[in-house]
This record gives sequence, C-alpha cells and structure tokens, in this order.
Amino acid sequence: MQSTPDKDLKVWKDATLLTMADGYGRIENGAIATLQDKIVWLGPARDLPMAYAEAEVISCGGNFLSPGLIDCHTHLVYGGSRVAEFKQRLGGMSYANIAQAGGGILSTVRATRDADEYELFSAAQKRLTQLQRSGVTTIEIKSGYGLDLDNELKILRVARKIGQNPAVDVVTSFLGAHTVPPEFQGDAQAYMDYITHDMLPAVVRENLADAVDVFCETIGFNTDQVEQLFARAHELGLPVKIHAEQLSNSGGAKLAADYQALSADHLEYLDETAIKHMAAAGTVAVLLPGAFYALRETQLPPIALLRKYNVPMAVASDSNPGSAPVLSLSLMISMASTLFRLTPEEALAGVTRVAAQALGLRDRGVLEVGKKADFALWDIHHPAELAYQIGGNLCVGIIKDGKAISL
Ligand code: DI6
Ligand code: FE
Repeated sequence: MQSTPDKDLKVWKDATLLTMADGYGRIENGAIATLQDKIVWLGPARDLPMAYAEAEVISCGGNFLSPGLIDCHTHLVYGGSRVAEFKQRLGGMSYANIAQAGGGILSTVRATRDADEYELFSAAQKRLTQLQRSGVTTIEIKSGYGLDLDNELKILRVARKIGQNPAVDVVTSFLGAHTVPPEFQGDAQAYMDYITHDMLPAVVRENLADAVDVFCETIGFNTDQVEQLFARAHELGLPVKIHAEQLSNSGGAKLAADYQALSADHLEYLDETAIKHMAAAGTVAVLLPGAFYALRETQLPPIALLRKYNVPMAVASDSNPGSAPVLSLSLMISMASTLFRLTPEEALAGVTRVAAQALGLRDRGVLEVGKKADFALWDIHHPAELAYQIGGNLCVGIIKDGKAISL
C-alpha cells in the first residue's frame, strides 16, 4: 500500500537561508521542511533527508528567506491623525512644546476616546497590512491613547482582536502610563495611583496585556512613579518594559533593568551605568530610528557602549501618529544602519532574533528546528541590501505558521 503524503508537511526550496541564529547564518541553496506551523528540518537542499521525499515542494524562486520580521514596539491602535501637528513641527515647533500645549499625545487621546472599537480596528488593520507587506509576522501593540479604564480596555481589546488574524501574532503591552490625562492634569502621582489601584488590576483580570510599559520622561512619569508601577506589575505577574532616555536622561532604563525589564526603548540619552545594569539583567535595548528621524533628533543612542557591554539591540518601528508615523519595518533596517550605524547584520538581527528576545518569545526570530515556520522572502542578492536600499519593498513573500500569506 502506498503511504499518503502528510498534507501539512512542506519543503520550501530554491532559497538562500538567513537563519539569524549566529550572524546571518547564511545557507546557500537551502531547504526548510515544515510540519504545520513548525520547522522540522533545515539545511542545504542536497542534504534533505529521504523522509521528506513525499512532502509538498514549494519553490522560493531563488529569493532570500529570513525569519518573519518582528516589530517589538508599536502604538498601532489609535484614532485620528496628527498631520496638522506635523506641519507645526515643520514650522519649527518642538515635539515637547506641542505636548505641553495640550497637543501631541493628548490630541490622539481625544480622537481615540471618540472612536469605537470597529473604527479603531479598521484603522489599525490598514496600518498593519502595510507593516506586514514589509515582512512582519509578529507585532507588539501598546495601549496608551485611552488613559482611562474603559478606553484603555477598548484599545487592548482591539489589539487582541487584531491578533485573531491568522497572518500575524500580536503581543500586547499596557501603556496606561503614557502621559497624564486631562482628568488628572498637573497630578501625575494621583493618576499613577489610579493606574496601580484600578486600571492595571482590571487589565490583568481580563487578560488583555502581556507586559506593562511606561513613558519615563520630564513630560511623562518620574522614576518614583515608574517604580510604583513596576512593583505592582510584578505583584500581578506581568513583565515590564519602558520608554526611557528619549528626550533626556531620566534614569528610567537603569530602574527598568533593576526590575528585569524585557526591554528599554529609545535610549538616545542612555549612560554607561545604566548600560551595565541592562547587560546584567538581560534587558534588550530597543532602538527606534523612525522616531529619531521624524523628530530630527541629533543625540545618537550609545551604540558603541551597548556593543561593548553586549547589550542585545533590537530595532522597531514605534509606529505611532506623532513621533513615528512609520509603516515599514524593513525601512527601519535601513535607518538603523544609516542613522545609528548598526551593521546591516545587527540591524536584521534587531528585527528578528533580538526582537523576539525583547518580547520574551523563544519560539521565533531564528530559523531552527522547533521554531515557528514564519518566514519572509526577499528579492535581493546580498543580505546587506536590506540596509542599503531605501524605501520600495524588497519583501516578495510571507509565510506564517507554514502557510503562504497573500496581502
Ligand atoms: N514615545 C513615543 O515615541 C511615542 N510615545 C512615547 O512615549 C509617541 C507618542 C505620540 O507622539 O503620540
Ligand atoms: Fe513608543
């Protein structure tokens, strides 16, 4: 009797693999066998074991195949637009001044409160499609434009609903401590008390957040308030992360490392002491070149020191309506190289292997047996082209959980 081939067993051939397990981990004329949503074998095609002879064979057309990209820092769910503010900034007004005048994040809070779940979902889904086209198969989404219980829950529910899309995995972060809402104007401490007593426990009860984030800055929350939030997050069993040292050195990254934060993000003004604490804690440095670019920042994150202490560096879009209206993660590979001088290899690792680490995900980000079958196909001849080319779209295919996705 003839054995019937396993319908879910596939072999992806005619590809140059970038496993990203160690450097690029390049394999010429590679093949990957997948069973359902997992990698079961990979290597040079000529070594493919006979056991896979009856699998469905899919040609990757001679393209490069990398792990699906992971965008580990986005604010994808929001209402309205900040085009008017963009024009103000072009006219010379600073991001911080606009925020202090009641615009900035608070203008998006008003628009987000006014939007229902369906409106938020469709607007976010459109932005997500763009990011997916740049190779993204996993995305983190933060709340933070609701700033009261009902609206923060609304945003997180929308983020979870986006995660029901089989073409993308969503990880959520509760960023109720994004800024002080109008109801608590001038009293960040009272708002932080409300977050720790009421909002965060409710978010946890509904299982809507995978981590807790905070904006530590002169226009955000101070380190005492951050510590209050982190202590409560740990009590409730959630890991923490932080927006820190973006516009000034406020000491947030060091504090976050002391709470074993998954990541500290932005970090333009990060100092060496904090870097040592991050290295000891295994806290990932998430670099956001899109925000640096859009705000015309000049203070570069301390890349050489991060390298010196072996702090892993991830790269993300920070996709948000104000400081980073970014719709392409592969463009961030280019910006991380050109603006921050990451090597092309570091930049690609930053949106794959290290981005997975920043989200605490061990099942993806590299091509290895047992990892998820999430791949991006690239029409390139050398991996450094991903950093070298600017704009356009070199991503010519996406495979999620072992299935080709059309967008
Ligand atoms: N840092 C950021 O990059 C975003 N939030 C934050 O704390 C920007 C949010 C916005 O401008 O709407
Ligand atoms: Fe952000």
